[in-house]
Amino acid sequence: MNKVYIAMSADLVTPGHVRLIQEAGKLGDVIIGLLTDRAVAGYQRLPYMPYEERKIVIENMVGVKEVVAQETLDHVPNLLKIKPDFVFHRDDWNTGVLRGTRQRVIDTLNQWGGKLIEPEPIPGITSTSLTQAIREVGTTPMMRQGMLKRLLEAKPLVRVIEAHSGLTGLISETVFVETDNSVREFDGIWLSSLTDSALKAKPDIEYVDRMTSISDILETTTKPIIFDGDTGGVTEHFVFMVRTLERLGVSAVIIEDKKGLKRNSLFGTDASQVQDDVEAFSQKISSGKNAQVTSDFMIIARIESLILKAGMDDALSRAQAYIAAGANGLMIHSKEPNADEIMTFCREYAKFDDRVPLVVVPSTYSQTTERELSEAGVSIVIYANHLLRSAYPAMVRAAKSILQNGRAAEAEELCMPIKDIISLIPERT
Ligand code: SPV
Ligand code: MG
Repeated sequence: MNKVYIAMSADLVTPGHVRLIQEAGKLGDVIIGLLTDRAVAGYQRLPYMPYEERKIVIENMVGVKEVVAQETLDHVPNLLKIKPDFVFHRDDWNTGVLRGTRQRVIDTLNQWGGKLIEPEPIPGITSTSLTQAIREVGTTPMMRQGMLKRLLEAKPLVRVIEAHSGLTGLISETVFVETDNSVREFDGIWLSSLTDSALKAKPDIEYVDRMTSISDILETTTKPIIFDGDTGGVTEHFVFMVRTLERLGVSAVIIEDKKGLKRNSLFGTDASQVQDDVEAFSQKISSGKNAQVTSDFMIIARIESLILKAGMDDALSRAQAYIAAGANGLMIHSKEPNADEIMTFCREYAKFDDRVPLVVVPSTYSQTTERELSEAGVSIVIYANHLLRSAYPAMVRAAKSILQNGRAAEAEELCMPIKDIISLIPERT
C-alpha cells in the first residue's frame, strides 16, 4: 500500500480538510503529520485547540490511518522517517511564508521518487475565514486566560506590547508583518500603569482607575493580557485584585516589590521610592496565590533591586525567595542604557535549580534584540509604552501645524484620511 503524507494544523477543520483526506485516501494509507503547538507558533498564531485536542479530532476522521506529530513547520524530518510515496497539500502555498517549505518537500520527495500532489482548494469556508469569524466573535475569559501558559510552552519567547485603550488594543491584536518564513505578530498585551495613567493625564502613582481601559481592551482583543498591578497595594487589597482579574480572563498580574507611594521605575533613584521587605512581599505573593481560584492565572513577581541600586545579589536572593513564595514568573527590571546587568542576572538565574519564566522590559536598553534576550533565557519580552510614546509626538506635530498655518491643510499629510477613520471601527448590525 502506498503511503500518503498530509501535514496540517487541523485547528478549525473544514470540508477542505475532509476532501483532502478523501482524495489522498484514493492513493494509499493516509498519515497525518499534525503540527505541534510549537511548530504552529513558530510561524503563526497559536492554534485555538491544543495539540492533544486537535489530535483527537483528526485521528477519528474517516480515512486517517495514523497521526504523527510534526514538530517543525518543515515537513522534511518526518518525510525522511516515513518516506511517503505522496505528499498532499492544498494548492495555496506557492507564495507567502510556506513557499520555502514547499520547495524543500519537493526536493526531499525527489530523493526516492515521491510526488507532491496539490489539489485546488474547494470553494466555500476555509480555516482562514473561520479564524476571521472567531476573531469577530471574540473569545471567552477562560480561553483567553489559559493562552499565556500555552504560549510559554509553545514559544521560546513571548512578545507582548502595551495597550491603554480599545484602539491600541486593536493595534496589538491585528498588526502583523510577514517575514521570509513566518507571520510575526504580538502574542499578548501589557496593560501598563504608566501609559494607562498618562492617557488620563495622571502620574504613574497607583491613582487612576484601570477598569475602563481593561474593559475596552477586552472588547477589542482576544490575546492574553498581562496586567501591570503596580505594587498590588496592601495584601488585603491584592487578593481582591487577583480575583477581579481572574474573572475578567486576564492571564497574569505583575506586582513590583515596592511599598508606600509608588513612582515609575524609570525615575530610578531620582524619585524617592522604597523597596518592600522580602518577607512582606513574599507574603503578598503567597496570599495572592491562595486567593486565586483558577489554575491558569499567573502571579509574576517584579524585582526592583537593579532599579533602586540594591545590587545584583539582592536581586538574585529576592528571585529565590519569590519563587519559594509561589511566584509563577519573575520580572527583572533595569533602566540602564544597555543590557549588561540584565544579562548578568540571566546568567546567574540560569544556575538556579528552580526556575520560572523570566520577563524583561527593554525600554531603556532597546537596542537588545529578541534573539539575544531569548538566548539569555528570557521567556517574555514586554514593549511597555511604545504605542503611547509614538502617538503623543504625532498628535503634538499635528496641533503645531494647525497653529503655525492657521488652517489644517498642512496637517493633512500627518493624519489618516477621514474616510479611513470613519470606517476604522465597523458598526455592529
Ligand atoms: C509600566 O509600563 O507601567 C511599567 C514598566 O511598569 S516601567 O514604566 O518601566 O516601570
Ligand atoms: Mg507600571
